[in-house]
Amino acid sequence: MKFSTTLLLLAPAIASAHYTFPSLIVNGQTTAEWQYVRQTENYQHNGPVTDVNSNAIRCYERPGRAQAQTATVAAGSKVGFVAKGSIYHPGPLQFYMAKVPAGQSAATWDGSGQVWFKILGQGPNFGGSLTWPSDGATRVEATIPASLPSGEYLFRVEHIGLHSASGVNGAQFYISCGQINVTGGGNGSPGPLVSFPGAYRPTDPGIMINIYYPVPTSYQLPGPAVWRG
Ligand SMILES: *[C@@H]1O[C@H](CO)[C@@H](O)[C@H](O)[C@H]1NC(C)=O
Ligand SMILES: [Cu+2]
Repeated sequence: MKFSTTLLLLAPAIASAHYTFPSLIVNGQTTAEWQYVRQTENYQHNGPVTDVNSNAIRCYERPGRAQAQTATVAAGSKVGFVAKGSIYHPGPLQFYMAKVPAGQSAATWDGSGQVWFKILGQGPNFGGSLTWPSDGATRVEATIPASLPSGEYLFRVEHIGLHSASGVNGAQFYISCGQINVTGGGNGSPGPLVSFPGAYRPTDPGIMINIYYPVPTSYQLPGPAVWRG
C-alpha cells in the first residue's frame, strides 16, 4: 500500500486503533457482548474487513462462533450498537437489514442473496476538513421503520474507515450483525435490495477516496438509497 507523504503527515497514528460492535442496545439497555450480535472474526484483534468481494463483508462472522440469541424490538423504536474502542476513524456510518426467509430463523440464516436494504446512511459535514457525525462515538443507533413488516431480521451496522482509502482495498470496514425479531410492524416493502458481497465495488467513489487532499466537496455513500419506510 502506498501513501503520499501529505496523507501520512495529515493523519498520524491511525493504523492501530480499531473497533468492534459487540453489543446491541435495545430499549435503551446495553446487552451483553455477543448475546444478540454474531461474534465477529475480529473480536480480539479488532481489525477491519478490506475486501468488499469477500463473504466477510456481510457479517464478518467468526467461523465456529457460539450461536447468538434474537432480541425482540418494536417497529418504530431505536436499536443500536456499542462501538467498543469508539469509532476512531473518519468515515460513513450505515445500517442495513435483511428479512429472514420463511422457514428459517435469525439464529441460523446466513444472510445470502439479494436481501439487504439500507435504513440509515450518514455522510460527512463539509467545510474545512471533513467531519463525520460518528467521529469518536461509543454507541450508534438507527430507527426501525414503523412500516417494516414484523418478523425476524438481521440488523447490520457498518462503519467505513476512510483514513487510508485512496487506493484499492484501503478502506476499512467495521461490521457486525445483530439478530432481531420486529413486532408491531406494518405493510412496507423495503428496497432497493442488494447482496453482500455484491453491493460494493472496490473502486466505488465512496470507498476508494482520498478524504484529505484535496478535501472533497461532495461524498457519495456506497450502496443503495436508504429505504425510508
Ligand atoms: C417473534 O415475535 C413473535 C410475535 O411476538 C413471536 O410469536 C415469535 O415467537 C418471536 N420469535 C422469536 C425468535 O423471538
Ligand atoms: Cu483502525
